[in-house]
Amino acid sequence: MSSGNDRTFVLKNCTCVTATDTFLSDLCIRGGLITGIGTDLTGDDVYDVNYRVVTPGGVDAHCHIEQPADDGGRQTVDDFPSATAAAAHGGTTTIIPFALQQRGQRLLDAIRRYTTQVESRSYVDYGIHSIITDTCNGNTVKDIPEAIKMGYPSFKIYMTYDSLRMNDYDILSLIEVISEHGGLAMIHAENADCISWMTDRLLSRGLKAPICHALSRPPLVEREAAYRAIVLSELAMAPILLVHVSGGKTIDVIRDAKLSGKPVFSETCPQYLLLTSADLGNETEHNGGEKYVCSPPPRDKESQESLWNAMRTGDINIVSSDHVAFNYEKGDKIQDDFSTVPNGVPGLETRLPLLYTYGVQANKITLNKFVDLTATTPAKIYGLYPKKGTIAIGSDADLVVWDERNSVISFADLHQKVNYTPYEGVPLRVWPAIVILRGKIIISDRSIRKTYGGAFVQRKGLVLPSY
Ligand code: DUC
Ligand code: ZN
Ligand code: ZN
Repeated sequence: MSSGNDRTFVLKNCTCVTATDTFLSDLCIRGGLITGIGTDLTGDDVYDVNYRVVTPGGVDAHCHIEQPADDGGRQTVDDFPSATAAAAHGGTTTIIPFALQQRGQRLLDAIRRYTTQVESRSYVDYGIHSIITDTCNGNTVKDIPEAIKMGYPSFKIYMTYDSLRMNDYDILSLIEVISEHGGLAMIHAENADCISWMTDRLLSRGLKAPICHALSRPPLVEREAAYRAIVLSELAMAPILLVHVSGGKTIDVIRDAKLSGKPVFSETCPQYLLLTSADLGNETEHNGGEKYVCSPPPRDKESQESLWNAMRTGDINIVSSDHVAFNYEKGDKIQDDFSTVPNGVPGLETRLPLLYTYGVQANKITLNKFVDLTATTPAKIYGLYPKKGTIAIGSDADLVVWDERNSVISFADLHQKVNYTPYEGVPLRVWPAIVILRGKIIISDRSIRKTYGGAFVQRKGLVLPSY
């Protein structure tokens, strides 16, 4: 069932959950928008969800799709069709992947090329961030205002990886221009030289196992870079968002910045809430530890708890997947030594069910907070709100109807192209039963409507949270 443009579609008896409210209601949808919220609504097509929980469609603001990744120059294996099918099945109706600027390439060329590459190949709506890797002799700061005007207002900057990193001088110049034109810089904060030094030490002792990836990037490597990024943000008077914060004392640094009124925002991901460095194995064994190699690496139980707490207090603002798909096979994830394992884990499809099960149902966060972290605040921060990220009259009818039922995550049931999940065998207690994109049911009974109905969303009007 779906709402054609002129037909009204009523979703009856919903337990609607937004970032701030929970209420019983019917939802009327017309022309892809929510046009009515109330009781006893009628329409051309009616679907009774029997008081199940209905949330706004998820907004995953950090995923890498069809992207050459890390220093190895490998390409991620999920393409737009597979990654967006996975997103849809997991309840995410809007994603924001990255257009990577290759060194020597004009930023606007990278953005235009990626936009063309992904067009008409998406099951869900999408915006596009870019990754800045080159100042291009002053051309990048000229391209940034134009990119923002074109609806691409967010830019990731790396402090690590030789092929991606920018130095502090360049970061200052970039974030100043981004801020002046109303955009937002996303910072990957890890100290590159510390990582190289630690990596060389480990390798010189013959230590090669996947756990050494975590040993080469201890928490202080993230903490130092996060603190430095905050200093750069203060100096340039520019807001920043620290991506994929892994926990520990980095959160203290973020909290201090927020308490002193600095425009510093932050993101974490399910891998930092649910995995630990123990998943990477020990110093002498591989044992599949490569499956969990991401940067920063998963930490320990204490870090997990401090992240859950930071989500409750607002020190962590959003939860994204940081989906990166490399196959678990020789030459891809499986390498002779940890330093050449491509970084990143897949997670587009499992982000929301995991956070719902291990956050909401484990009483670590409320259902409203879940919506806030996974849909509303990402939509606000990245210029999609109120079109996306909420249940309100005039908003896109992007909705998820949730089923409470027990299942176990298995790679075989997922829709991504990559050949493993780091959450194999993990129990879940919820799964999206129905997913609606702009009024059309795109997922029901675990099957997808086979049309690339996703559209590019030009973003503007970033709403940064109070800090
Ligand atoms: N940074 C990311 O954002 N994703 C995967 C790997 C990395 O280092
Ligand atoms: Zn990163
Ligand atoms: Zn990433």
